[in-house]
Amino acid sequence: MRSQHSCSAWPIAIMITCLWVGGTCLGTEKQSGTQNVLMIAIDDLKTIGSLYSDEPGNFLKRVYPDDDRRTQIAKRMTPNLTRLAARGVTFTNAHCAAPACNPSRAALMTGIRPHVSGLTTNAGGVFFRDYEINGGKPLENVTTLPQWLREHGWYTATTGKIFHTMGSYRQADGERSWSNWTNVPGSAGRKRRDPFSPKTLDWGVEGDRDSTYRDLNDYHKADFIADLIEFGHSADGDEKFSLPKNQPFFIACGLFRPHLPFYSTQDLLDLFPTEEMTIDQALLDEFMNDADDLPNAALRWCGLAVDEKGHPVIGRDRFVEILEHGKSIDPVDGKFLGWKRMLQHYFASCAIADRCVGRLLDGLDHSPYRDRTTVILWSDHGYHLGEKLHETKFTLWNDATNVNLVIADPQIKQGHGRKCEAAVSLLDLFPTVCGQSNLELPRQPIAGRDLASLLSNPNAHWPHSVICTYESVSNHMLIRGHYKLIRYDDRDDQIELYDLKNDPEEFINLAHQPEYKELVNELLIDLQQELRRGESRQSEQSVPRTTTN
Ligand SMILES: [Ca+2]
Ligand SMILES: [Ca+2]
Repeated sequence: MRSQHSCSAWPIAIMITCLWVGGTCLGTEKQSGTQNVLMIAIDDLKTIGSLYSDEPGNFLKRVYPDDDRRTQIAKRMTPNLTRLAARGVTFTNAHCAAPACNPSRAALMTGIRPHVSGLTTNAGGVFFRDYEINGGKPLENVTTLPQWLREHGWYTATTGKIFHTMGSYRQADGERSWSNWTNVPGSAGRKRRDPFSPKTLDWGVEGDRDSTYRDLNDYHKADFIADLIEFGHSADGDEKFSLPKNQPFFIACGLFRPHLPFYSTQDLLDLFPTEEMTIDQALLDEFMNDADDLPNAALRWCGLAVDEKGHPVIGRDRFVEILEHGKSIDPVDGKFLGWKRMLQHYFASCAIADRCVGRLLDGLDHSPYRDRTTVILWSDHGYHLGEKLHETKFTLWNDATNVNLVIADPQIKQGHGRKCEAAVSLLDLFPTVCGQSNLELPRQPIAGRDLASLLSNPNAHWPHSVICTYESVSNHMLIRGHYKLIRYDDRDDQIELYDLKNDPEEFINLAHQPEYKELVNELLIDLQQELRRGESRQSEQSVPRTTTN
């Protein structure tokens, strides 16, 4: 039975008829408060590197139970994220608006929630402005963050994946969002597929034995952007960028790794030998037994399943194909070796992104802009590496919704090197960036909240919930405090409730235990309120601040 909380009560058709035409500035911006922004977007980066490996329930603890070894591995994986974190706030409880590239990025860059636009999946990879639903294009004329800044005097430039589609000027939103866009080419050369990679996944080695991460395409992109900031100009063939001296800038570098295919140069693969990993039958059994308390709706998104008697069994998923393919190569150890080799290539791919971050920070640090540039680093969603017997994203568990988020504002020193546990969203970036520069928000339903108070005091009171949506406007998760609710298909019998403090890996579904009934009802009401808030035309925090710290 559909409940009274059904979010189908918010018909998208009505949203579409709203006039979200461009934005108009409602107030006056103060150029004195402007701040440069270097935005670094990393595709499919799980919260697993050095910033997160000691967090409760982190998957790296499963792979490397020994504390010293895990610390070493995390340092190898993301030393430059650690370097960035020292000069800003690391958010440990940040979540995407949707656990897939296209809806997450469209929501972040426009501020509009997926359930409001209707763009809740990758939707065939359609350019967000072309996305059609119910006979309309709800995002056709919305204003993106860089577009808004550009309209208010910023120089905006980018390369790499910022929006989901990026291969062409038009689909990178080149005309409206960017003063300059280019697609920097280059690769480390030939690719050799790892024999343990099954057909539906793809990982291996790129380049020759003496190739290094500096030869990879992402690094070329980072190098291009770093040069632009350091020297004031950069060239990609005939495409030349020049940084204006009298304008603030918003420069975004989109890094594709660790997105599939996990091809890395050998120098980084050598950092993660499979011999150092602890992956065994006990772990597989523990993950498999997670299935017995899940609603049917949850099982469709993972490799967990139950038999006729309700006993957990292994279902269908790309992760399961890794195990099966490995077993076909080596019936004794193959399934675990396949799992380990996937992890090795994913971890090396995370290290690629990290080395690119290092190059970008070098460029900034050698430039005149270091003390006037906020660095914002985010990943578009998380990633399952076997948890819930699932590979990739596309779920509402924290494995897929929890994201990397670091905001390094050189002027707000109180927060430097600190972690923030507040539940925040990538949707908060639009109002945060505008707030830093005293810009009002465009007239469209921007749902995020300005994170300024958390940047100066990561322990500041933050009573807000965070939500995430996937596949349709009827599947959501909500985190309030240390509780997490997931609700599928707008149905009150298709729910999960987790106590993230005592069960950070989301094993024990409390939703149907009588003592949690009241809490579930409260969280369902919170969810509806949060969904409704996303539909308002203007964020509650749209009034410009007078100072940046
Ligand atoms: Ca992604
Ligand atoms: Ca479970």
